[in-house]
Amino acid sequence: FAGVNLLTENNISSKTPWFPRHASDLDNCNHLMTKYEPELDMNHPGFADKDYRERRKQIAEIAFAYKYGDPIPSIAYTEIENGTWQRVFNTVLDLMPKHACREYKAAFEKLQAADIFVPHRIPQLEDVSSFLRKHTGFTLRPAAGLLTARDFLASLAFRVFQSTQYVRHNNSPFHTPEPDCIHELLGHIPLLADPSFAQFSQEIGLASLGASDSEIEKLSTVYWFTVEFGLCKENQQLKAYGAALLSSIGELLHALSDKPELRPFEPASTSVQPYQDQEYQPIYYVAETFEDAKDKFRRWVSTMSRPFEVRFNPHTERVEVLVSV
Ligand code: TIH
Ligand code: FE2
Repeated sequence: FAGVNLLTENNISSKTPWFPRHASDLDNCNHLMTKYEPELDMNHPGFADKDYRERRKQIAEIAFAYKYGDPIPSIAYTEIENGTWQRVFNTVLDLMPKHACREYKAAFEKLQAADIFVPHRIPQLEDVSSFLRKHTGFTLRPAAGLLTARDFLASLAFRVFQSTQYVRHNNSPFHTPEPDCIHELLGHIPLLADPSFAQFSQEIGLASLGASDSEIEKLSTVYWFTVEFGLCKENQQLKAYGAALLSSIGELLHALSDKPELRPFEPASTSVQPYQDQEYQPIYYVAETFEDAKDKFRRWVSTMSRPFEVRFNPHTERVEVLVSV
């Protein structure tokens, strides 16, 4: 088209931070934030449990060894791990009808019908990845822990979701300070199977490619208050769509009580709201609908400073860079 050029590797400004161009480049997007690992965080429920830390490490090794195109290795989860899953799974089943948004519930039922979500065993990431691929084209990659925002968001641009595979400590089933596979599975997976939400997730990812550090910070704050902790409205009622709410019964009930402050989702202000990640949130943002959140997000992203546009080509799994001339 007139006025638009495809940029080659060489003519992106040298000030632009490196970003992945092809899904296989995500092999380099696995940098970890270690602050909530059980070794370092004294408040982590696994801090004093040597066997737990060993097990977590052993499962994390799979993620370090993983390369693009590999099937995700299965894990033989222990009886204790499956038991932790079962406890959380059953409470989600109880609370979901009243508190989860309709898109979450619809996808959850499909996961049950496919025999992926069952009470007695933790789903394998490879099975979940095939399920998602059929519904929205999202796939999973194993992650060793909490990734840097830049690496995590970049993978979303390729419709790849980086997912941990180890399980939270069995002493603390209803809240954990770091993501674990129960959070990924019960929190994120159902909505990643919803087309409108999948699109929103990918757009956050696309906006992050080559963004400055301060823009990454804003995008990850938007991600935090939407994908992780978002509330939305359904027939005048408040529902949860945020993954960290749906995987943590403790925080879900807190979010829907009269304790926290609720504000309308507005990217310009939401993106600069400071947050902490150790306790329940004092503030939540409410979206009208996914479509409305996406419209607002798009308008806000168009005000960002990046001198080029990107689009994802699903046939080649490549991100194309476009620049106005
Ligand atoms: N607190 C969530 C849970 O207990 O499921 C896990 C996390 C999500 C995001 C940060 S930590
Ligand atoms: Fe998460």
